[in-house]
Amino acid sequence: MALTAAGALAAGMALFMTAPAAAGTTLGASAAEKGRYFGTAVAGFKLSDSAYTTILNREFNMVTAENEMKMNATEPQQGQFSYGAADQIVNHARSRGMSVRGHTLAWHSQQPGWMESMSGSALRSAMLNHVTQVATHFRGQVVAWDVVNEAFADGSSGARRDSNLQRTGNDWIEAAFRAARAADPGAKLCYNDYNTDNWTHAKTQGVYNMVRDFKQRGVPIDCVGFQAHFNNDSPYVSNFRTTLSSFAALGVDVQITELDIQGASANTYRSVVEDCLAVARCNGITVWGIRDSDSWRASQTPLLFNNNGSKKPAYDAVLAALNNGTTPTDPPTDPPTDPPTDPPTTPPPGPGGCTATVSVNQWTGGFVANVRVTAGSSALNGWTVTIALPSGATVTNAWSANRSGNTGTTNWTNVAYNGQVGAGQFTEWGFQANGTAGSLTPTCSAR
Ligand code: 9MR
Repeated sequence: MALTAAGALAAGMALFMTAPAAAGTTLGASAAEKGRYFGTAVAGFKLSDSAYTTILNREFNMVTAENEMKMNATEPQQGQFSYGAADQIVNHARSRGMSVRGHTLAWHSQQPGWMESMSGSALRSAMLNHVTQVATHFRGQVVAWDVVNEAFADGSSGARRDSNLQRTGNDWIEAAFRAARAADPGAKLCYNDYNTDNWTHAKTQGVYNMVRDFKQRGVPIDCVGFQAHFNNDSPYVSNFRTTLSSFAALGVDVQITELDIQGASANTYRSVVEDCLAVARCNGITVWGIRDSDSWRASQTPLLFNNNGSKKPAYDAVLAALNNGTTPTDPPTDPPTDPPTDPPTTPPPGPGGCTATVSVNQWTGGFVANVRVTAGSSALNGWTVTIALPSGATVTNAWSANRSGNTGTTNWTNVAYNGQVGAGQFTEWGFQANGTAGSLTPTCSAR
């Protein structure tokens, strides 16, 4: 009885107490309060620099080895593995309660010399052996792996990048993911790339289509890393949030993996953090170095700490954004059924209308339709697409749209996270059906 009464009293007091929630005072603690991590790239040779480790140990709860887990570092001679430098970083991190992202198992760059000169099935075997050996060595010690890094081309093609690995066959990426899963079933397996932040860019769409295909075919992919190296040639764009939420809607976690921003604008850093907090499956942010002098682009002063280790305005902006951020309401289910939170403001519908186009992948007895909704001259704040299905066609499954009707005239509306489409921009959704598609002619109207 006494215990019950005390409990009731405590509960009652909690109702009336107005003490603010404790705001975190470090990046890692504040991110953790939002169910996220905040990480940094670490260069192993700097672990003897106490100014460096003081900040590292105080601020961060996730670590990525900047170079020490790459192929040239871990397998300098074929079949001879070298883990000393990587183990040092892993041990430093894990002994202090930090987690580790593995970077990276397969990449066209920073290959050891012996691998650079290989091709064909010998290279494919060597790559898969590397993935297996390295993922096995670190099994249980890394929470996520960048299994494949930077496999898509820049520019307007949206295609794979040419490389010796790509020339072993287009399935090299899924083969790497399968080998990684077999070697370390507990690690989240990520695809990681740069210049994939802008939702309208062909490269972003190319990666998106690959991830969607992997999810549909059961290739073991759990997450997508967005490097987010922002600079004057490749600036931050506000549709980054759309990119994150669109990938998340495929049923993968998304992570910001190598963040740096030329000039370290506090506003831009704040926006990136807010974008991640707005997407339930964005579960962490990693900056690519601690002090500006640690950056691979030191002259751009892109990081959160000055060369002398003092906090920059961007640091304060990030910390404040982490502390003020709201916890998203959509549950991180797989695949997600609820959308990420709406942006805070809701613009009125514009007069520009929309268009819808469809591409169909038909096989005997069924098809997948991918539908693209493109906003006209003004932004959309909701859309409806109508598609008349031929007789015998029945919808069995759909993604990123709500539907009414499975046969005949079907109506499709946006879900919460893809109703807002910027002028001239597009969003994509789709469905699977039995039967024959014939020529589908979708119509689109703005709401
Ligand atoms: O920061 C890394 C730098 O020290 C290396 O010299 C460089 C070699 O390619 O790689 C840098 O890290 C890259 C990361 O592994 C992948 N995304 C781009 C990063 C910056 O180049």
